[in-house]
Amino acid sequence: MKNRGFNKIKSILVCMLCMLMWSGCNASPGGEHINTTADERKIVVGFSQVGAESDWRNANTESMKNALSSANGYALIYEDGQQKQANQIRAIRTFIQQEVDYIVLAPVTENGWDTVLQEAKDAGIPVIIVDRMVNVSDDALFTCRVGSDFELEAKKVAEWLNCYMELQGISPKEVHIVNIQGTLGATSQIGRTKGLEDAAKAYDWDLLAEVPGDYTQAKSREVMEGLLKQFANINVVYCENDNEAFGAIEAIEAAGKTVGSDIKNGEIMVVSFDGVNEKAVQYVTEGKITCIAECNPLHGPRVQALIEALEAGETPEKFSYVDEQFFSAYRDISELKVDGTVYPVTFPQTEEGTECIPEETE
Ligand code: GYE
Repeated sequence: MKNRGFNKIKSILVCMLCMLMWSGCNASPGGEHINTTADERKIVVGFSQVGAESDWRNANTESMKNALSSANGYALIYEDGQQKQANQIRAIRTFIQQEVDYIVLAPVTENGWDTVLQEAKDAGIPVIIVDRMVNVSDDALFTCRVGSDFELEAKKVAEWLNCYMELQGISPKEVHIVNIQGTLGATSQIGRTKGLEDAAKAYDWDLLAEVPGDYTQAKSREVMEGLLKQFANINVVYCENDNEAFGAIEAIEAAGKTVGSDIKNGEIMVVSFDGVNEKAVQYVTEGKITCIAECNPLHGPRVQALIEALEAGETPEKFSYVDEQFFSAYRDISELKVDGTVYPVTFPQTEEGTECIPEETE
């Protein structure tokens, strides 16, 4: 934190200088008053974002920009890492040179952050991790993290699949799954893959293949085309985000097959994560995507609250997690029990627009 105080003093001096410079001419040529005091001190935040790979990411970027806006007292320096850690590391080094007040990092993958985060720490700049995690030798290298519990999301999907197969009388050996993974090494991929693999082992499902789809529609379509040629018996496609689900659905339909939950009659079930995109939720209503574990991207106000707490000299929780829903149009499963906690299943809105609250079952 050592440079922080210095930065503040510097900002105050700059403010005073500005005020002196403007003191004799505080009206613009049009006679409009120029406000030189209140606006001067903004909290400068450098935000290194992963990229723009998905609808989730775009919603996240928008949320961050809205919360850390000039109107809210922030000067936001936004850097798009274009999916490359090297770009993100370069951005963080630039933020350090710019002597920003806070660095917010949405890391593309978990490993390899120790050195640059140590540099930020040495410069006294607090680092807030948002969304995916960093895997560092010492947690003191970042101030706090806000994001989702990705493995919990996966456990919900796995539990839903388990309930469904039981209700339909489909034996575990008949469950032939392919996993289109997210960006390899990203926390969301690691958690979602682990949740599926553990369940496949526990329930004895046939997990045919796991292939990265980079969280994009185009890559997923390509991957799914290959998988359909390789395996004739796929009946569940586990997509680690909705954009991948769109790509997989395109490939399935282009191959002349039908997506849906009636796998006994040859449909291919698609399950997914996020629930951000309207089309994805619409697909749940139509049964094209059978279920979605929600992943909430609206971290902007959460990061803003963390910064405000730090500004007030408070110590926020090191890790904060977001509550998330689970969507499916299949009415016979209204809740899911995961690790002793019961989570309701949210049914999408009916055509009349009335929300269908799942009935409590014991
Ligand atoms: O699910 C996916 C995005 O890390 C939670 O990244 C995020 C994931 C999200 O590209 O759509």
